[in-house]
Amino acid sequence: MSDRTLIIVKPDGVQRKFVGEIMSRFEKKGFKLVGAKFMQVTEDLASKHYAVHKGKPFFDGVVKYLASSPVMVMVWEADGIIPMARKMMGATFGFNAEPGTIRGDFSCSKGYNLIHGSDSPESAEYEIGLYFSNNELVDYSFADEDWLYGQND
Ligand code: IDP
Ligand code: MG
Repeated sequence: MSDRTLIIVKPDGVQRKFVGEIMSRFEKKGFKLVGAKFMQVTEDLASKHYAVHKGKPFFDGVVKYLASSPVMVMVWEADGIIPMARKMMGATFGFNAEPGTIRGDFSCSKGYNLIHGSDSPESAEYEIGLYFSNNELVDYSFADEDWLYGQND
């Protein structure tokens, strides 16, 4: 199985109608959608999600942010997807994210940055487990996988 990452269109992304735009960018890139859930995150789940940031000054704020309004939670799959998706998201703060990235194109805020993406295989495994059970993730093939994933070398 190839690599998987947890992507969330955060509350500002849903409120600002970027669910389709963000899914479309990943879909056009060739990533495979293997799970999706539109949901309201509780503060309890949000603090588990951001547990790694516990004790930092922005922890309470980011927990409230993620639980403030519904989100679109997705698992996408491709070899090497974790760093690829992070590049497509752009730097953490919209105001210094590169143009061409999701945050760089659509956000100029600091904390409100539209999207979450796992930053390592370990965090992906942890985060996917917070939102999905195994039977909610679908294994399937695309008919054009050779064109999408072939290396030609
Ligand atoms: P990432 O989302 O690019 O991985 P992290 O450093 O993991 O960035 O931070 C998690 C989230 O916490 C960010 O996406 C952002 O929403 C929020 N955040 C991080 N640092 C700050 C800050 O200094 N002020 C306000 N919010 C922050
Ligand atoms: Mg992070």
